[in-house]
Parts: sequence; C-alpha cells; structure tokens
Amino acid sequence: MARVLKGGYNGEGLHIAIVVSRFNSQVTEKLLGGALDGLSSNRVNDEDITVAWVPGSFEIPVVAQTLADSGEFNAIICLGAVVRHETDHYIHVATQTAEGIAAVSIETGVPTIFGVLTTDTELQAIERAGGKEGNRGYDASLAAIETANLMQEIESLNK
Ligand code: INI
Repeated sequence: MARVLKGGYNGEGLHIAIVVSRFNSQVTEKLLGGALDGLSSNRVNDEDITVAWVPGSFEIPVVAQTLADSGEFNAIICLGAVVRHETDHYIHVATQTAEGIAAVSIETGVPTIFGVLTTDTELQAIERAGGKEGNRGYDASLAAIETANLMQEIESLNK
C-alpha cells in the first residue's frame, strides 16, 4: 500500500509570518484580514503570527527571505496587489515578485506562499480580496498551514 502524506489544516503550534505590501493598501489590507481569519479559524495562535509591512510587492522577497532565514517560522505568507498600468513597470514588479518568492521557498525550504494578486484592473483585485471571487489571502493561509504541516510530516519520516 502506498504511503500518502497530507498536511491537513490543523494550525496549532505553527509559527507563521505574513509579509504584506502597502502599495494598493485598499486591497492588501483585505488580503491580510482574510489571511488572519484563515489562520485563526484553523487554530494558529495570535501570538504565533508575525506581520511585516513592506512598501511594495517588489520588497516582499528580501523580507520573506530574512524571516525564513531566522528559523522562527514554519511558513511565510506573501500578500500584495500588482495592478497593470500604462507602462511595463507592472510586468517587472509582477515577475520579480513571483520569481523572488519562489526562490525564497526553494532556497530556504520554508514554504513561502504566493498570495500576490496580479490583475489587469483594480476591480479584479478587489473582487479577489473579499469580493465575489473570494479572498486570496484566506486561500494563502490554508496553503501555508497545509504545506507547513506536510513539511513537518516529511521531516519526521524515518525518525
Ligand atoms: N507595487 C505593488 O505592490 N503593486 C503595484 O501595482 C505596483 N506598481 O504598479 O507600480 C508596485 N510598485 C512599487 C514596487 O513594488 C516597489 O515598491 C518600488 O518599485 C520600489 O522598489
């Protein structure tokens, strides 16, 4: 019979950091609310949650990496909203943020969750931050808990 590993959603005892961008804060504050709601609904203690604000999404990876390197956290949740404008600035910010977050996750081994919206319009972002398309911050919190638990299961194999 195959061994199946499944992280599950019990957040008890997990230490989670959230890095959230102030740019487009009308959206990111809602993503943060969703993430905090998801963590507390799944039994992560308030005192085990750390929130770090950064100026824009581009600054998320370096702060996420420093938090991951601290060894204090089981997962890092990254929240931001990159909205397309007339110039190609958007593309650089979105690409570097996504690649940077993926690199932190792989290089540190600390699950680093991509909760950064990349949308054509502000309305699309609002719809994904507690509007009719749900709340990607909440979704990111579940991904953090599940992946952190899965990593712990893998680390405890053969112990
Ligand atoms: N930062 C965002 O988080 N979202 C955006 O839509 C955005 N746009 O479009 O410019 C944005 N720019 C700021 C960027 O993240 C950095 O903070 C800035 O370039 C300083 O490094």
